Amino acid sequence: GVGERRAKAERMFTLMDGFLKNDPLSLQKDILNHVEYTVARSRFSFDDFEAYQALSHSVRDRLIERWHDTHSYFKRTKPKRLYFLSLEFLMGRSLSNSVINLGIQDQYAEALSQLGFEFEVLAEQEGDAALGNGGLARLSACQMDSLATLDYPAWGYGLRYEYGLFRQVIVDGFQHEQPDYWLNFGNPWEIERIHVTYEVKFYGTVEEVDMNGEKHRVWVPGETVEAVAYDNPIPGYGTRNTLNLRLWAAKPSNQFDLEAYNTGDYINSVVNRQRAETISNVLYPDDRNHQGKELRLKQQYFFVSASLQDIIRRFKEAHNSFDELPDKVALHLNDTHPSLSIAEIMRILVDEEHLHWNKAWDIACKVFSFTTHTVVAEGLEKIPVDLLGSLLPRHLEILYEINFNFMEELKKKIGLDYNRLSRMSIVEEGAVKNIRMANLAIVGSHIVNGVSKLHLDTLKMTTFKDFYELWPEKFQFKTNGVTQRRWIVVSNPSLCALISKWLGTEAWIRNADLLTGLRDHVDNTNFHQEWKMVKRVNKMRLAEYIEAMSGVKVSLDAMFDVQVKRIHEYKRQFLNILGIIHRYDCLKNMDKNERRKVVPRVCIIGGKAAPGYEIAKKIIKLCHSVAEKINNDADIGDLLKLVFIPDYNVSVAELVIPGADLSQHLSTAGHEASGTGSMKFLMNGCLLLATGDGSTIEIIEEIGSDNLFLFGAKVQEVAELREKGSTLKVPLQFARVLRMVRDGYFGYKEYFKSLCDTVEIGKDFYLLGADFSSYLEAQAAADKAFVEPEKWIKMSILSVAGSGRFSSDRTIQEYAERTWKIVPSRCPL
Ligand code: GL4
Repeated sequence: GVGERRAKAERMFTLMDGFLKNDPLSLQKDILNHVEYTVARSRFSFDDFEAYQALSHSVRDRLIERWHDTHSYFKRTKPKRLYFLSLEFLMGRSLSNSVINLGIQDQYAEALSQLGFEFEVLAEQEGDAALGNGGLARLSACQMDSLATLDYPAWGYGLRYEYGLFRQVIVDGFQHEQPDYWLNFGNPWEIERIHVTYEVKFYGTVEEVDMNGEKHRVWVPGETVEAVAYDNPIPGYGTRNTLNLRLWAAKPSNQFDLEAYNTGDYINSVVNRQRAETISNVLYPDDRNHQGKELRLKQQYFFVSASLQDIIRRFKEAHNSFDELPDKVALHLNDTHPSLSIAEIMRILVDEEHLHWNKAWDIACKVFSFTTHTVVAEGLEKIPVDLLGSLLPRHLEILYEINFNFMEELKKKIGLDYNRLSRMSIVEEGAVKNIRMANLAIVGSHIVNGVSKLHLDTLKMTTFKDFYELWPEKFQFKTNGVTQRRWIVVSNPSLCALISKWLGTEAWIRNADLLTGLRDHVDNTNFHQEWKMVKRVNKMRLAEYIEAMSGVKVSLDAMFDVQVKRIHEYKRQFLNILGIIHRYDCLKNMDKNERRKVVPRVCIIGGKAAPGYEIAKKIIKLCHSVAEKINNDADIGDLLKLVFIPDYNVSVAELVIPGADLSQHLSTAGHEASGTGSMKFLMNGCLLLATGDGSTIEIIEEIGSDNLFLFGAKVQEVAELREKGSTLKVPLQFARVLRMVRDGYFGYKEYFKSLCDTVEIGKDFYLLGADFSSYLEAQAAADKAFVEPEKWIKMSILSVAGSGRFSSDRTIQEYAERTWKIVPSRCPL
């Protein structure tokens, strides 16, 4: 039988000592084997890309080994598990990260060099996995790394989009979007599970049936598609634990339309089958508006249904009663995108498992937790009731019932305050009836999280005020973090080595709090010297990249000043550009003597605009037009350069961030829920020029306000400034630079008009004019600090020393202890 076979296999495996070996010779043998048998090239003749493929497969083998051990261990010990549900994961590249987390980087480097290859060169062959938009999606990736490293028993669930975030191509200064068919060259990091499939149903009707004298509502669906699992191993650092990120792809179901096959319309039914695959085809390229599109709703439900079937199946294999569910399973909703899970679990428990409604609801509320990544109410997802009712008729009934019960409970507590009742209702009444996904997520979760202290404070006072007053104990914040494995160890190996040398340990890679130890050396001139060299090397790498991308030669002595993130009005890239125009204008009016005192700058801007976001696209064009003027002005030379880095993504970030001296985080206070880019710059010893927004408030608590350049209106002042409207005072310099753009100084006069209109007095919602003077002062302070290298280096060291709190390890530990109630479960070696 099966048991006997298993025992035999175990005996043989032990006899053979079947584990993979990690000495350079064994690694070489494995790589050559993969060249020959996986890539099917001759082992004596293969190029860099083929070498990358073979190398990746040999790494993957090692990941799979650990993956198996981890999951058998979890299965055996049955800890409470966390399921992290997210429609976006920005993983970027996997090779270097995996090899470093496996702890066999040096062995691989040696193995490859003996074969005549260089690890770094092969690593460059890998494309990015860009299954997400921006901060929210990269945060999910960082958190998976921390979950694995801290040995938490967790799974990630997501969608395997065939087209990731579009590629940004710049033609004549304008953004064009190209599809990112990232699977074209194969993906060695995933394991296709052809046997792990579930049917996902859509449309149809609801019928009432009699079962043993009880009436039950039963969904009779109209369309079925199949979800196929693709597993992506996530190795922890310094542990054998390797987690799974399971991504679902849509495939036509075998039951798709047997009918059609029998009617003789063979060709059309085959063509129709293909429609199923479109569900998981493409990522929506907008990071804060997912408003009422049928395909988007289909994606969400497809994701929710497949994931919950998988989770419930695993639960039932190990446990007998759903009473145990809250003790064994935590389901985390990463933003509102997977909130349909709440209705789906009710449908499973009530319709399929025949639990009593109240009992099912009690279980659901204990199992779910929710994190919101948004600030403003307008950013919250809504789904038209008509759309939902036609796609998921039974779920709509369930949502109405959840809402009815909630409203009844609420009336008991607050009385007949109809305004408040209608604000809190899950169903929004109006010309178009909507389901408010955030209200659903709050009602159905036992904990609601913000992503920084300021973010939660803002939510309490504005967007979620009513809910906060009702359930103050539900609301928590977990300040975001990023993983130092990716953002120092992988992306900045020289800084990594320097930190380990001066701390005398590598332990900070698992415990970022130890970075504070760098403070002990902040006055050491030898340390300063080495610190400076590391930055110089990274600037050189970046300068080469800039020249290759844009043809612009930049001086390494200049201050590298970077703003990279999604292009958005609230992030105020326009403010940055207007500041650059001001700098240019000042330079033009200076004499030789004055110019000698100027700190040379290389201004670097990068980021994608959502394809339908016209103003954001104009900002990109303006950046190019201004760059063209400045970079070709012989009179200016190295004193000022402006470059736009196209197609900003995770791997470009890994190159840009370590090479930055100064980075800009300019969101109008109160608009950036957290911000995570700033944390990556901080870890890389880049100084911040920032508003008091999101997590910056907490960064100041760690490094002190003397070690960054703070500017702009404070959160408490923003509303008042807006109220001033057209009576608001705006500095002359602002009017002047804006006029230069308006008058066509940089060309495209007509095209830039609507962009200029957005910041005209009285219409300047994001307060560029109001913050301009303060912005210029902060820039001047940065210039002043830069010409005192001692001072600058100290600030830089203290930035890294204070960055430990912004490790996603800290965030995840807080979630584990305060929200998910899970404990580490370490697979033995
Ligand atoms: C975001 C926030 O805008 C950003 O401030 C935050 O750091 C990030 C992760 O919590 O989530 N929300 C959306 S939507 N996109 C983001 O990047």
